[in-house]
Amino acid sequence: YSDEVKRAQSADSSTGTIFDKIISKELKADIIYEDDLCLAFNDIAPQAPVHFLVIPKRKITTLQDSETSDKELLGHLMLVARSLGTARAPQGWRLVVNNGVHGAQSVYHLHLHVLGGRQMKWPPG
Ligand code: DGP
Repeated sequence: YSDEVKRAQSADSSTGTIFDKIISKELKADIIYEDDLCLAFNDIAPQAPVHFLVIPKRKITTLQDSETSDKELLGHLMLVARSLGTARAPQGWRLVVNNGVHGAQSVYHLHLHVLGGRQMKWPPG
């Protein structure tokens, strides 16, 4: 397995995450967008020329744990991903949500990956 998958397999989903510190500005990140509900920042280990994350400020651990009442927030995250993705990668981009161990999720605070700036391949590994 890759390092990322190993990290995902050993991640602790019960505690706070590094993203809490990014939201509180305790930890510096390359923030590209912020509003009341969400934050977008460049991924520290980019897998494409454009690779940023969109996260809710209110913590949802995994997409699997989201609720019907999160509908508006989840829609908002997608619309922010759409606007930023289209501006930064006008030829197209990919939206990814890794969920749980088999989804190779390593940070247990919901995040949308937006990847672009090159031809993406399919299927993912
Ligand atoms: P996932 O495997 O879907 O849980 O992705 C977590 C992503 O978060 C991964 O692509 C690397 C990124 N990441 C982890 N820690 C940090 C950090 O401290 N700063 C930033 N900018 N990104 C981080």
